[in-house]
Amino acid sequence: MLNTKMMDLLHIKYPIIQGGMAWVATAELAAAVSEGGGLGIIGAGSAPGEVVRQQIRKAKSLTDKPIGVNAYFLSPFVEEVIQVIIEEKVSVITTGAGNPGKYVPKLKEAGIKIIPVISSVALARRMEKAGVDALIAEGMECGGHTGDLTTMALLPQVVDAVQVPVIAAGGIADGRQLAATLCMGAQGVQMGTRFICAEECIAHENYKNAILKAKDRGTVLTGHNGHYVRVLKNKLTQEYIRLSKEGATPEELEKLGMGRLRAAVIEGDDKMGSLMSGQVAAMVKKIQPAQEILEEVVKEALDVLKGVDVWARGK
Ligand code: TUI
Repeated sequence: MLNTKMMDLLHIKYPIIQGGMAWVATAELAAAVSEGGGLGIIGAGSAPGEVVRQQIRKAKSLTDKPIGVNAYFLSPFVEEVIQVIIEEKVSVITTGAGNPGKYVPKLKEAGIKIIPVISSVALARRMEKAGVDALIAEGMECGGHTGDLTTMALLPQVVDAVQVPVIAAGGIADGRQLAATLCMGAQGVQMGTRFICAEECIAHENYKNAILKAKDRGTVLTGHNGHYVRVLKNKLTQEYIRLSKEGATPEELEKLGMGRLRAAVIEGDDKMGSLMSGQVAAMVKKIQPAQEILEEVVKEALDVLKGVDVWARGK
């Protein structure tokens, strides 16, 4: 049996939460992950509050288990999304790309657990001071917006710096990786890329197939000025790199990226769409139900942890 404080905090059976991926993490995926024993998360992305409200209601119609919502702090609708999260009495909020500090009292009063994603020790300390319940330490192996430290380097430093439970993210797709993060002091993991290939995930089959076909070096970081985004290599990234080399301005590059995530996830544009994915894409071998993913990862972690001395000596 795996048992961690974070599982008690979130009332979940397995120490696995699902990444709050914009467009990808809809009510269907979130409900399937929660129903399967993890914590499913609806990714609000840049959607207006009312769209998020409908998603929350839909998820609740599909499961009685706790669900979460990820609020993306660069969204123009973040304020109303947080209001909706409070009104709809969601169990957990995870946050990305910003500091939820000023909303902590309101969220706490509503009984909502607050778990920000962070990518440095300084951010971890700042969020802990603001009174959050746990932290997600996200290494640069992750898909989408990334920091610059790897999970292997970041996670133990965050664990040492704070008292609240730490959840590992970035570079996790199987039980060996879950076990490794537990060994480094994590209370559980967040997985994104592997859940894109869940049966219940609404992402277009071209997106899922691009992940299934990916090789170890299949992703690339695009971006500038320390703002990086990890995506699968395709025609869009070739174009992006070509324009960067030719000295395109940040505005020109930003324009190239507009609407590309939606094009990839909803329309299945695998050439000019933004196929956000972590470095573990090549480890995702098949489309399977979310519950099966959760059970497989946990069983594998338990097997590895039982035989950890054998593994350490090299079989
Ligand atoms: O949020 C992410 N990754 C994401 S969000 C996203 S959505 C999107 N992207 C492009 C186009 C359309 C939609 C894709 N990937 N990761 C969580 C994360 N947050 N990692 C690091 C941070 C972070 C950064 C700065 C957290 C806090 C922070 O604080 C700065 C401050 O205000 O103090």
